[in-house]
Amino acid sequence: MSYETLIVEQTEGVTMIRLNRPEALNALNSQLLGELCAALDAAEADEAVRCVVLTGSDRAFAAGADIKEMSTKTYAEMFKQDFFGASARRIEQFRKPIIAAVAGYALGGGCELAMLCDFIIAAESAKFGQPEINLGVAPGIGGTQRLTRFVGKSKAMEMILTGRMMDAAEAERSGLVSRVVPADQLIGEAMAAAAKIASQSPLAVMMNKELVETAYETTLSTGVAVERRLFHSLFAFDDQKEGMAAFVEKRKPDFRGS
Ligand code: CO8
Repeated sequence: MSYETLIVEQTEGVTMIRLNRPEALNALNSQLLGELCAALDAAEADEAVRCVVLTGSDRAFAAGADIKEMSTKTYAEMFKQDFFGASARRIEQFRKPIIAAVAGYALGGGCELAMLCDFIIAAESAKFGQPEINLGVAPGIGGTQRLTRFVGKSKAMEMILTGRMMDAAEAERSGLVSRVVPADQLIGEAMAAAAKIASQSPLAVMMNKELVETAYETTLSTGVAVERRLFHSLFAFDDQKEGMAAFVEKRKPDFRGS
């Protein structure tokens, strides 16, 4: 499949999706989000794909929703089109791991898109922000909710009300990103993490992803109970037998996803 606003590369077990609207700092318009959903559908359907890396350019992961596309829309249009709601839900419901590899600006919808991924690896050049307040609006695909969960009320409130950007070091200190790497190592580090995930049991990976997500949706006691059930259920798969046998036999496991 060919895309106009994405570059999609396939390596063993990993799909790398690069947002590619350099003329607009990868601003998220309907075409780009439609293509991103199609690329995720393809990655979801392909059993050989075990992990996705989502990235942008050195200058911008994405500088937000496309302001030029949005600027003249009416409330009725936004509501009828469920503006970017379906795309956000598609990314939320993607069952395989997605790593955001962020260099440069991740602003507005760009910051929200990174937060929709399972974790964020940032280049030293990364800048995160929710500057929608400067445009007289608010974040629209989860920014007020997810940023607050990541960095706490005080910092989220300050960033969202003032539009201040956070650099990579502050993002790491605040728990927004898993780690910061030199810009020239960003893709290598993200692909290495993706390759490591791709070498695990895909069934265990999907269940572990669901379990961490459950921590955001439920109480501690319910989350722990769900975890115990899924932990027990993993013993139904050949991959559990293979993983534990390989440990005992001091060899590398060969996970088949069965
Ligand atoms: N939308 C459309 N075009 C953009 C955007 C954008 N968000 N950001 C940058 N561009 C364009 C510029 O218009 C410019 O194009 P042109 O050369 O044709 O004028 C080009 O990209 C380069 O940008 P700049 O010249 O401005 O580059 P600078 O290095 O001077 O500045 C900044 C970089 C600071 C990133 C600046 O471009 C900026 O402030 N951009 C807007 C950031 C912003 O406000 N983002 C929030 C948008 S609102 C939003 O995301 C709401 C989300 C709700 C739902 C989301 C669903 C996905």
